[in-house]
Amino acid sequence: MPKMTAAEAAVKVLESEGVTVAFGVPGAAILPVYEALNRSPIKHVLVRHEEGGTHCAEGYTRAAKDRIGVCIGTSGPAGTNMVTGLYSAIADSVPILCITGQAPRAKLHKEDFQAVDISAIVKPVTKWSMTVMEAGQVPYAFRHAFHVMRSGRPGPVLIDLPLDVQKEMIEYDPEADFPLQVFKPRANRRSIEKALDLMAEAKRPLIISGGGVIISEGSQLLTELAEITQTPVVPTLMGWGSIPDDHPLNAGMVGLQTQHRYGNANYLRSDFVLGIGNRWANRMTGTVDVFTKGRKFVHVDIEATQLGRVFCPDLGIVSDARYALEQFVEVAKERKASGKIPNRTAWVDEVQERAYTMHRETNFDNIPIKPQRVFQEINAAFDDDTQFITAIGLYQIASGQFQRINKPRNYIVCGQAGPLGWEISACIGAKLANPDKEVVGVVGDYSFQFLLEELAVAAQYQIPFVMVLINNAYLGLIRQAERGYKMDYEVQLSFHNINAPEIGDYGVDHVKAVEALGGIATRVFDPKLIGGALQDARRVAKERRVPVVVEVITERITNIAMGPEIDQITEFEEILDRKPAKKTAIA
Ligand SMILES: Cc1ncc(C[n+]2csc(CCOP(=O)(O)OP(=O)(O)O)c2C)c(N)n1
Repeated sequence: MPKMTAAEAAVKVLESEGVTVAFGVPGAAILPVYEALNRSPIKHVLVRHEEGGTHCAEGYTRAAKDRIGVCIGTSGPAGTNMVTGLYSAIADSVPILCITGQAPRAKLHKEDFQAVDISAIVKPVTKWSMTVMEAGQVPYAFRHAFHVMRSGRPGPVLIDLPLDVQKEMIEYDPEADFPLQVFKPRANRRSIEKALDLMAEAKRPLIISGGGVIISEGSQLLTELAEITQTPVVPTLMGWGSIPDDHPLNAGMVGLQTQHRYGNANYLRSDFVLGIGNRWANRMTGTVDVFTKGRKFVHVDIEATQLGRVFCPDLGIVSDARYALEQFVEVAKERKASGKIPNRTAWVDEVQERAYTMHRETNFDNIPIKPQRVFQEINAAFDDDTQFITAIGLYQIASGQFQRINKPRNYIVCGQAGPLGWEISACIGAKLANPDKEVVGVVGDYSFQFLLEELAVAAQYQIPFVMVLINNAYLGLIRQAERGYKMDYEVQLSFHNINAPEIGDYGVDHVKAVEALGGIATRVFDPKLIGGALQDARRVAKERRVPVVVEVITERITNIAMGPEIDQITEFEEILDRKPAKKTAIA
């Protein structure tokens, strides 16, 4: 049998599992893994902060479909810096593999330098974590890691390798070791038939399509099911793109924050909901009673313990979303052939009319710029194949209300954890996963400042993307009027440094900061110039292969529509009520 170090065996497993890139920061306790990587085709990207490395890995996995992002760090603070990324990954069902070095086994209990029990620390934010104490276990622990990450509800794993374990010679034959079988449950046909029976009994049914539909590559089948049964679809924030926004059966997004006026209005009229691969996020449901009253629910989820977690559905089905959709489509086709699909014309017309008429104004000419206008310009500047990245803040909520997304995986949003600073790294990961795709980040000024140093990574490795930086110097989400707090006590970002003539002090000079890190940036004050600046940015990013930032100076205070319940959304800003079109069509 071939002999190699445990670190080399680990890298061989990474290769055979399809890993092409690892994001990392070296340190003394992980150097044997780095030495092994040196002899591997796996590319290493030296990030500037391990949290950035984890978000790169998230962006990579989410854009890549079946390849998994990897983040490497040394012992001690490297692992603790990864905790936020692991939390974000588990919350959004994203498999990433974190590998940490560790003090030698014999020193673990002696308060050794940078020795911390990282596999215990990350237990609540990983599907599985292990400090591998026997060198011979290392390749098999890595195999298990990929099996765990890919099976059931996907999620992250951490493997911690003591320094002496990494260096030990072991017997391992990479030619005779293969990826383990992945387990994904498949629904029973009888449950699918019952679900369709319930749908047929309803008068105004909806499908809610969650992130699981995108993860499982079920989007096309979802659209097919909607078309066969003539059932309108509400995508969740994580499921956005699973049915095109332009599709006539897209009923709009529902929720307290990232929602459409027509989405909530359509939902409130429904009497039946088939949720697939979604988790009833509280930013969607608000109070469960309000959300559930007067309607029946079927919930399909890959993870059995998700059923009944938020509320008890009338029917629960444990299944991978795509497997379930395959069966839904099969049974629905049979029923259609025998004339058993109810006529839904009146309901679909009603949904479409709302989708055409109930909007919010975006076409503002104000200076300082209103953020709604920025999204109107983003929609005009980029096509359906663009992959958008965004995280948290008022800009995420505005993005959810005003952007148009027409393809799965083209809206990569940090849905549950929402750590500020996510975007630059997620852009890097997504671009490396799909170098031919155009990647565009949408970010607020505070989030941009959180992990700003990661821009140097994109500059160094020539990873081009465009970043739209919406600068209100205000912590918009925190100070949103709806919250009802007075937040002027030491909670603001502006100081005398750069001065925008119409607005006054803005504080950080993002243009200089971006240039210092090797990117290119421009600043826009006038809404008429946003479109041109975005086109220039696209061209420059492509030609120069660097990150290009378009900083848009917006008004400080914008109150984006939101509310405590889906039937109590406050429209702080101007709404747009269109006259019904003769023949209804989706805008
Ligand atoms: C790591 C982390 N700390 C704190 C928060 C809480 N938080 C959410 S949004 C926000 C303000 C964001 O400001 P900015 O990025 O400028 O976007 P805006 O809300 O103004 O659009 C804060 C502090 C968070 N989400 N993540």
